[in-house]
Amino acid sequence: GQKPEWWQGGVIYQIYPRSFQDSNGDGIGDLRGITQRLDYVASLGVDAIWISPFFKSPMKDFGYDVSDYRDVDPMFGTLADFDALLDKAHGLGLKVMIDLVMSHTSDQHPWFVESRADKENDKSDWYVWADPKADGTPPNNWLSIFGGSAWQWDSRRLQYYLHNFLTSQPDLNFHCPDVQEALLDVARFWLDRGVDGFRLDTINFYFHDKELRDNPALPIEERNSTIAPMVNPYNHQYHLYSKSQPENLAFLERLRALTDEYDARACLGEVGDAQRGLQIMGEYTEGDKRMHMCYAFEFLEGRRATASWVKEVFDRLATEAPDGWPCWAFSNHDVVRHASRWDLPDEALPAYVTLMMTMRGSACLYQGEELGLREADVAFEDLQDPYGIEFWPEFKGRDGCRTPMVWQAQAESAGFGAEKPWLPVSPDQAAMAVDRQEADADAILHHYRKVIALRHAHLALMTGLQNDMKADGDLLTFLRDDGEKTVFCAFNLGGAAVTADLPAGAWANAATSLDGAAEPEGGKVSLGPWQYCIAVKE
Ligand code: TEU
Ligand code: CA
Repeated sequence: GQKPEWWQGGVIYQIYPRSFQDSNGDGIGDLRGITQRLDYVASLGVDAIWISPFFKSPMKDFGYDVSDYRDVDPMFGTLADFDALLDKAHGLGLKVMIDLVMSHTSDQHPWFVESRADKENDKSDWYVWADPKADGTPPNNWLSIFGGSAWQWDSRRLQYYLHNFLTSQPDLNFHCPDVQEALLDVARFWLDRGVDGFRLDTINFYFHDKELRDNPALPIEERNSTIAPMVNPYNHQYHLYSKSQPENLAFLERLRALTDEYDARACLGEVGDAQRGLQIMGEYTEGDKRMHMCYAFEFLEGRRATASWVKEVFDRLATEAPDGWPCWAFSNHDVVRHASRWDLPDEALPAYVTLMMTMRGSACLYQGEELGLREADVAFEDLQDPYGIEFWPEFKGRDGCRTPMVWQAQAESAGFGAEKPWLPVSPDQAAMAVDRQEADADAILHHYRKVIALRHAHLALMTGLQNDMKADGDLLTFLRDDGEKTVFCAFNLGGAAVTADLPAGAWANAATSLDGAAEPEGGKVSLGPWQYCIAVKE
């Protein structure tokens, strides 16, 4: 087989910079801290890191509200610190992806400060401004994900501006050509600096319907989003006009063309659309002219990745986006850690990362999942996330997956580096710190290393086709095939023993390095609770 590009089937380790490693004791993780820990990240065997935003920001949404795209927030360090991080990462063979938040800026960004000043300035249409209805109410019924109307009244311009997220995150107007140019320049700035790619925040929110038509209500039977809480009115609306607009395709093509001027770079677009997600992933990744990959939400939901759900997702992918390139994740900085979200017993965690490492697509791992971390309990008094504060207690927000990374079980703040971190270190997590697991051959950390290595050892697992997926109760089986080698994968995603039949032929256990991998025997393999079998055809 042909050697794939680094991102094809690549494993990307997501770092949330506020919570990874604090190098100067101010309670907030920073770029120097990340650099100090890159040896550890490289030791996992991943291909790349994705660092959540570290740009200048008032931190209303912890960096997803950018006030200067071309500088590092002093809290996180300097551009020189970033260059040092990049050098060190490259020296270790790690690609570096940065998180560009182009759909909106902070309300403190000079572009917005200028835009809101009056209706005549050069940047007056850089954001989405609209007059009120005759009765003074907002221009339409669009809602903000973080609560309330998506429109905020501005008493200077006597107009409303659009914000899909916080009121302090005004939406840029992509219908304005200058906005597109300015954002492409931002991408160029970082490509020139040497980054290997972008995780692009909320790419399907770039454009809105110019006519500002009302969104329809979501039919009752489709109100089943388990990603975001149903206490949030946003999840009762079908966002037909406020996102995923057709004009987006042309802009993604411009972004891709720019990226293609550089060698071996990749774009990972985040598509948040509960109704049309997979189909949009297809449109955005097929034909190699828009995104390289799209970040998929199917396994970030409250619904567990059961055998039948995994099969349904891949079946839908086969019809809705046959040539699409998904990038899967079970956990990230926005959702409850999967061990807790799916209420998994510890014994289930190895099976899940093994599944992730054998499914077709690329994969993102979220810092701390390699330790088997569960969601931390964060008391209301300690909450930082505005989304959690808005919808407490029905929805507790995103702080429980953002508590500091645990490095040393016995050290102050578990080795994170400050007496008082911005979110409290979870004592349960401290007991599972990296140093403890390094010293314990049975710890899940070692399983992560071994299974990441297993994926890289078989091209079929990196980029091969995925065939014959079957779900039968808790048993999930499929084949990966690169034309030269066939790999059989079977998972027992439940607590009772099952038996799987292997396809005809002679099969050998390919996962001998993984503790607990089942051995095929006589055309069958018996799988205990949460056991799996990875076998190659001889
Ligand atoms: O998230 C986009 C998104 O759709 C999320 O808001 C998601 O629905 C929610 O967080 C689920 O709990 C991205 C970033 O990942 C997120 O951290 C930012 O807050 C958001 O964009 C705005 O930039
Ligand atoms: Ca710091």
